[in-house]
Amino acid sequence: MRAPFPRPLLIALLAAMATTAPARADFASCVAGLRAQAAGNGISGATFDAAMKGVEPDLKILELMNNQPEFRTPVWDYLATLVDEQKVADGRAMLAKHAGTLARIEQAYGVDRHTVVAVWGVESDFGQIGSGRYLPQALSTVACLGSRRQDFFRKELMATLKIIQRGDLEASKLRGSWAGAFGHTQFMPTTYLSLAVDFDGDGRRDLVDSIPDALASTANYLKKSGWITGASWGYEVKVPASYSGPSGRKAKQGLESWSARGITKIDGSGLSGLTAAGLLMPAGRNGPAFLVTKNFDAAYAYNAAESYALAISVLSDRLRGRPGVRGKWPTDDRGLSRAERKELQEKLTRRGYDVGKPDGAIGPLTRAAIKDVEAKLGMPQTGRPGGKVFDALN
Ligand SMILES: [Ca+2]
Repeated sequence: MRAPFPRPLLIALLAAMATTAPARADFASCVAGLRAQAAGNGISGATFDAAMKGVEPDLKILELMNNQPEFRTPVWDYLATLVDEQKVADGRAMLAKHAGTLARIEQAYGVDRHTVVAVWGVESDFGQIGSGRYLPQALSTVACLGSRRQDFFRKELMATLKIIQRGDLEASKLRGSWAGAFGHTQFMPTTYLSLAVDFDGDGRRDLVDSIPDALASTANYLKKSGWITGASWGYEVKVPASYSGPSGRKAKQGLESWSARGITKIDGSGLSGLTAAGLLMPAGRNGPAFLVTKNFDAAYAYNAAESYALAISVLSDRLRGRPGVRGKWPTDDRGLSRAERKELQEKLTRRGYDVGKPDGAIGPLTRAAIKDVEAKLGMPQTGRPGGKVFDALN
């Protein structure tokens, strides 16, 4: 669960700030204001001072906020990376390793293990959360010096301090994204306060070091988002070429209505097994289509993006041993798995480009190298890591 990225952002502010004295003075006075706000929220001065001790604004974060990629990642790239063979294999290993915990979670929350593990895999690659940023520093930086959504980040900072004060987690454990998401399932601090649960019974809600707490909290989140126990998220369907009826996740109808419009399961058989469902066509009329239920909406609630909910849904199916997406995406330039992205970086390195350490994460250096290669190959310069560039290099 990531905070919706605050963008456009900051350009004027960054230029004006140039990091130095005025910014620091503004930050110090803002922190004093935060301390007063914290006191009003029942957070003791001692808790505040300990958490904020030595905290300076992290100007790198403002840069990151400012450099959100402008292009939208195509849904096929998103799925190729998030639901690759490695993720499926790792997810199956986690299902086996944590079978007992997952069975108890199914009992307690009515959310199936495949969906819970899929969220875990997509959110943090099963706990590969790394060190991350110290949340009080990250959140005070954006709450004080960000140009938008300061109130949003102030609330997240207050929630972070409450978590510390309650003793659920030590301050030093609270590390995550610059926007505040942390732990195995990337909860925001406010979400943590309202929805995290202690499932291993040690009296603390620990989404950083307790896998039972983290996975049960995810199940609780999905349950609170309207999850229907035993129901499917939906499935892929075939839509007639002439179709011109309603579409969209929210426009739910009974299956007889979709059947009457000529829609079938992807294998051509009749629709069955779902109650109300919406017709989702994430890449338009010429791409794969899906009938999606309220359980798809519950996954959507986790991160407010259809491509995200589809990644969770398709990964959960793969973990059940079902096929992934069978329809063709409307592109001749396929998305790459993480292993292929890493291999692409190795190919670029061999050609003399500096893309940093090949790790499969596509940053500005890799994008710049891809653009350069595309120019040399006479292709449009997109900077996108796709199959065409991959295949063109050796
Ligand atoms: Ca616990």
